[in-house]
Amino acid sequence: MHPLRHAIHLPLAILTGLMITSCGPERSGGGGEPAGGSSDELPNLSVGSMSSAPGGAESEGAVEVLNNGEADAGGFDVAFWFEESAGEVGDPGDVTLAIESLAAGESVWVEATFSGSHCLVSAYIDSQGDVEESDESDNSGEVDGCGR
Ligand SMILES: [Ca+2]
Repeated sequence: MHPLRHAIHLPLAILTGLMITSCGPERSGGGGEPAGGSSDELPNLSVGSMSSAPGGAESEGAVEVLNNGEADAGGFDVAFWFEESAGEVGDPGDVTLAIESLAAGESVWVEATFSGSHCLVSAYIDSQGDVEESDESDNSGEVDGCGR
């Protein structure tokens, strides 16, 4: 009496299978990839907005992390520096926070707190270079919460 139920179950099963497959290493090349140039299908983490909230005893900094690339990003670190510009890949920063993942087209705010009164906050996304991106040059930024 409900032929639609059977019709719905099958596409769901196919989708689930594809999602599981896409999480694995992409070495086999055994199909299952959507049509399109796979070499361009990388995530791109980048800095959206930033904010700085200087305080007396401690200060806060925040960065909006965007994934405007073509693929989901796995785990990566976001490093913060207070009162200095962002360092290089591999620098731990004053505060480092780990992000589990960020899907393509998604964004997330990451907030850090550091002792002392600081106006300038800088951030480096994927500070350990864990994610292969289509653009590695747009991962850092800074903001001066005192408007200097
Ligand atoms: Ca990037």
